[in-house]
Amino acid sequence: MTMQNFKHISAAAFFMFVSAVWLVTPAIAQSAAPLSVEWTLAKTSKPLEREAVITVKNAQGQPVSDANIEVNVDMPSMPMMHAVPKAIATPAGEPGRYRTKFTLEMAGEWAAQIEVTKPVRTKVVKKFNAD
Ligand SMILES: [Cu+2]
Repeated sequence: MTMQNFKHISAAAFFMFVSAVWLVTPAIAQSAAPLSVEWTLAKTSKPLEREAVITVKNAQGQPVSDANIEVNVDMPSMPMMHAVPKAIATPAGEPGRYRTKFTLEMAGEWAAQIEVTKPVRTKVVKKFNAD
């Protein structure tokens, strides 16, 4: 191999490496994009019990089926006063849809911290009023 050939090959290899980085980087950025997390809250037959239906979508708007979701509720106006057990959401039949229940300790303004730990760590806070 001549020196001239070696330079050409090195330049080609370097160019391919740079191209690969350019191609791969946006894919990584995309998979780490935050999820969209929405919920609807409904009363059950038990007083202060609520059922949450949580919908998780990726940045492309597609349902996320393999999410792990925890819901923690608290009263922002009463720090340290309540200790509602953490609620784990489980798949609710449709792709990207999850369900869980929790029981509040009193009526008033509550805030739910919905934490998705898989596939992309995402945390959203939803305020709601309980009567
Ligand atoms: Cu309270």
